[in-house]
This record gives sequence, C-alpha cells and structure tokens, in this order.
Amino acid sequence: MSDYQIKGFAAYKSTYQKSVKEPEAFWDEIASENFVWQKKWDTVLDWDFSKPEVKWFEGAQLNITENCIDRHLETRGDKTAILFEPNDPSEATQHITYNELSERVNRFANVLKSNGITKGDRVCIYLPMIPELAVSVLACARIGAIHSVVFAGFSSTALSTRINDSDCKMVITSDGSYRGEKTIDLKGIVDEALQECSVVETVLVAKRINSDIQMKEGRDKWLQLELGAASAFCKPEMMDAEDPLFILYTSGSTGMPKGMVHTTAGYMVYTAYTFSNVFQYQENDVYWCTADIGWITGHSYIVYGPLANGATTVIFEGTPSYPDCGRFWAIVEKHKVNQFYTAPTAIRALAKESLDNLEGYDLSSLKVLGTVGEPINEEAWHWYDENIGKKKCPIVDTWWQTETGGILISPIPNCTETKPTYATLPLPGTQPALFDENGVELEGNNLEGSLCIKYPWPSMARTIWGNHNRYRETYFSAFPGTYFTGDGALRDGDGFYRITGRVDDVIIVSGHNLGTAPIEDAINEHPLVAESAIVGFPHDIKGSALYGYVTLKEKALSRNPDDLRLEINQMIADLIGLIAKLDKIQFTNGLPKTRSGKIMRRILRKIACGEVDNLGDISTLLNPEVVEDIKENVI
Ligand code: 7RM
Repeated sequence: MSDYQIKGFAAYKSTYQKSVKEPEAFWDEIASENFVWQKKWDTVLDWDFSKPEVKWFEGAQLNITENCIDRHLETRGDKTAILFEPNDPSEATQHITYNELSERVNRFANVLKSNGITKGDRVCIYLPMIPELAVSVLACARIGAIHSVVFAGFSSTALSTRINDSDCKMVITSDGSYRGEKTIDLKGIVDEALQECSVVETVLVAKRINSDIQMKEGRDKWLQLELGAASAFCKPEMMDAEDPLFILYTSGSTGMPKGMVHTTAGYMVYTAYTFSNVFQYQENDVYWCTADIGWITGHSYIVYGPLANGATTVIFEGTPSYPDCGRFWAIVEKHKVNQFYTAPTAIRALAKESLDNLEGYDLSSLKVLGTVGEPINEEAWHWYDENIGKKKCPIVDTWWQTETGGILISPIPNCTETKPTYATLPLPGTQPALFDENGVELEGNNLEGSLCIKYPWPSMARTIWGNHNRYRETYFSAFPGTYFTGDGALRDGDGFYRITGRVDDVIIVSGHNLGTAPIEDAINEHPLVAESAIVGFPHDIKGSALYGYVTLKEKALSRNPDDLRLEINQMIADLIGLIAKLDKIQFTNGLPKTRSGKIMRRILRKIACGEVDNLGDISTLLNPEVVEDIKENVI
C-alpha cells in the first residue's frame, strides 16, 4: 500500500508535471501497480468533450469490492475496516474487521440476488448512518447492481422522485433511525414514497430502532431474516471499466435533481489515489469523515477510497450536538482519530458554542484536518487550526463536487502549503483553468474567473442518468471544450486557487461584480456574528443592491440592532470597500440550509425580492421552519 503516496514538495511537483505531460502513462502506472484487475485495459483514455464522452481503462474488467475487501483479507483480515460509533454514546462501538465485512457484504449480495436483483438493476438505498448502509452499497457493487443512495433526511416526495427517475426495483431501508434525542420513522416515509412508485418490487428493512412498523405482504422483508438464510460467499460479478457503479442525485440551480452516473474503474482508481494522498493515510491510522454516506463525500471518502486503501474508517450515526457539543471531540479521543474531515458549516456551528465543549478532550492523535462542501471563511479556518489542530495539523480545504467524484484541488499535508480560505493547488491529474465572461481563458496569476477543468480525470461523472443532453448543456456548453464547474475561483500570485463561490451567486452592484462569499467573510469577522448570507435585490439606481441575512451569537441579544447594523457595514467597508455595504440587514434565527449544510440562497433571494409566495419546494431543507420566521421579518 501507499506506493502512490506523494512525500514532499519536490515529489508533488514532479508528479504533477508528469500527470499533465503524460496523463495516460501516469494513470496507467497508478492503476497497474495498486489494484487487482481480472483483465487489464486496452486503452487508458478515450475522450471527446464535444460529445461529451469520456472512457477510462476501456477493456479492463474488475470488481471494486475485490479491491476494497477481498485483496486485504490475507494481510488485514483482522484489522478493523469499519468502526461504528452509535448515536447513543452508551451503546457499544462496533469494530467490523475486514473478514467480517467480507462475510456481511457477501451475504447481503446473495440476498440481493435471491430477491431478483441482477447486474445493471438500480437499487435505492435509504438508510441511516449504520453499518448496513456501507454494506448494502458494497453488496450492490459485488453483483453489479447500480446503487442510488438517497440521504435519509430527504422527504418522501424527494425520495419517490429519485426512485422513479432511475426506475429502482428495490429499496433498502430501516425501521427507523436515531438522530440525537429523536427517532425518525424511515419506513413510514418509504411507504408514503412508494405510493408514487410502481417499479419497486421489494423493500428490505433493517432493524435499528425496534419500532412497530407495518410490513407490506409480498413486498417488505426483514433484512436480518434474509441474511440469516443466505450463504456467506458470493462470487464477484466481473464489471467492465465503464459499467455504471452508482447514481447519486445532486440538485441543480433549476429543475429536477440530476442523477450523476459514476462508472467503475476510473472512480475506484481516483478515489483511492486521492484518499491516500490528501489524508496521507498510514497503515494503522484511524480516519473519520463526518459526512453522511448519502452524499458524494461519504461514497468516496467514507466507503470506497478508504476501503480500497485497507484503512479503518469511522461511521458515526449521530450529530455533533448530542448529547452535547463535545461529541466530535469525545469520539476523536475515544478512537484516537488521526484524520478528521468535516464541513465548514459544522465548524462554524461548533465555533459558535463555548470552548468549554473542548475542555478535557485529548485531541493529540490528530494529524490532518479536512474541510469540504463550501468555502471556509477565515475565522472558521483559524478556529479549526487553533482549537482543534492546535496549530500542528495541516488543514486540507478540499474542493470538489458530486460530478467530479473525487477531490480535485487541495493541499497535500506536509507536501504543499496551506493557506486560509484557499483550496490551494490542483492534485495530480487535474488541469484547472479560469475563463472570463467572454469565454477566453485567463493566463497568468492574480486573476479571477469561472473555474473549468481542461482535461478528463478518472472519476468524472460520465452522464446524467437518462439525460445526456442535460449533461452536455450543464457542464460542456458554457466554455466549449472544457468542463465547467459552476464555481468561480481566483488564482493568487503563487498559483493557489481560492474558490469564491458559485458563479451564479455573483451580484452586480452599480456595475461592480461582487461575490457573496467575501462579503459574508467580512461580516463573519464581526465578533457577534455567527453566520450570514448575502443576496441581491433590485435597486433603482444601482441595478442590484445587497440584502444581508445575519444570525447573531447569543451574546448579541443585549445589543441595539441598529448599532449592530452600523458596525457590520463598517466591517464590510473596512475589509472590502463602501461598494459592498449592505442596503438591508435582517437578523435571523438561522439560515435555510440544504441537508448537506449549504445555504439555500435561492430562497433568500426570493424573499429579499418580495417573491415570498413562490419559494418552490422547501421540504427538503434541513430547517424549513426558519423560512417562516424569515418571511415574517423581511425588511
Ligand atoms: C464535495 C461536495 C459541490 C459544490 C462546489 C462548490 C462547493 C465544495 C468546496 C466548495 C469552496 C471547498 N460536493 N464546494 N467544496 N467551495 N471550497 N473546499 O460538496 O456536489 O455537494 O457540492 O460545493 O460550490 O461546486 S457537492
């Protein structure tokens, strides 16, 4: 293992250069030397971004579960593969070894087969963060079924839309889930969703909370009973390199969610390679990513990437605030976590709380800290660096997308430098470029533009399920010949990239382009501000003006709101300039967020523009209740 792990800046430099000059030779070598193949490829890469079509390792045959499980059994059979930490801290941790994982995946694969699932069938997985979630994903991959994991916080409508879009024949769920002090009736949500889904034949139900649920005769089956009756070995299905491995839905700025299709060989090679490098994982390390497996971060960096490297990966069922806001740190201490990977929204939420929550926890096992999902503001970056990493752990600000399958821009610990708010340098194999609004590539440094990727990388999504046209339109039409990410970025004097936010979040005020992220950063520098979001609204003279939604910290309650408004605008004026001052500032109890913690500016924009009756579906939000409050107090 770790043959492909880069050590030191010189190695990064030469590796990167090789990956650009001879990309095919570069990936050929990595794929040959670090994975098991039933049959090697005929061609490393075949691509045409105008179609668009991308094929990696064509002609190869493999099964990803042989790479994530079987090949480790001889040397790591008794090593913990999955460390399961339940919601309730008094419930025992489970250590699932590679041997045990193998048996569970094989049995589960046989259950899928005996229920009529074959290669190419779509299986929807709607489970909480329990071991069965990872096991069911791998069981699908074992037999070549295409998994479509739907985050178990989504509503029944969101679930049925996704089940129908890809015609899933089976749903795997549980009798319920734990979330902090609450339980959630997952099976009830599935039952409701399935009233709208005619293709589903079977529902496998895992027992988790022992609730009294309805089982529909002929359709619903208890997973544990089925597993007991299944044999413990299932021959892995041999997959072509470009056979779909999974579908994962991601919301676009408009319309139906997009079912991004990831294929087998390239996805495996890239997630494994980047996991090893970005986290500098060493053989006996314990790695923890706090994301849900329902998101791409969980697919790539809880399940496939870590397991392909024979790592120990933590699966945490609970929330950062249960039983108190020290839970993350209690788990880090308990399992001596070495790499910790989370989202800026979680960091900001914890930073808002008292430092007493950290008191007494030994965090000295930590070596690398990671962040993903949105730009991390300077204040949160420093809080993470000082209080969690004790200034000794490099922070990897990893930029990537559901569509990219794996991390594309990130520091590499102890190889490349970190810089607050910067994702820094492209990983080997990634060729980023910035384009201006006329579609001209911006050469040189110290510029800002639309972030595109000029050359294929192995884990890029190959299409949108059932809608290749939309794939072309969304990603390959704005800047022909390159993949358009939808993000803006700036490249500093050292060639470091800073993601400035979605390009659609740019607001033009009096002819000046203002990104929302830097203004929010400025506001967040105010010591009494917990979080903020900026949107534009129409203005007679300026074209657009800025509307700020600001959540204050507890301590701000005693302060006069108008004084605070003045101070916030002064902060912006000081840090950015008068042009970026806000016309309106509304104080909020919270900001509407997606389930993965992204602020839903679309909703805030509509409210600021007076379109309160036309907010669209808000049922998939993490916190739909804050929307009412915001509507009522609009300025
Ligand atoms: C992995 C994931 C993708 C979008 C992406 C960006 C934003 C993600 C960062 C980031 C700044 C980062 N997939 N984003 N990581 N922005 N710095 N390190 O989040 O499909 O759910 O979202 O998230 O806008 O385009 S995703």
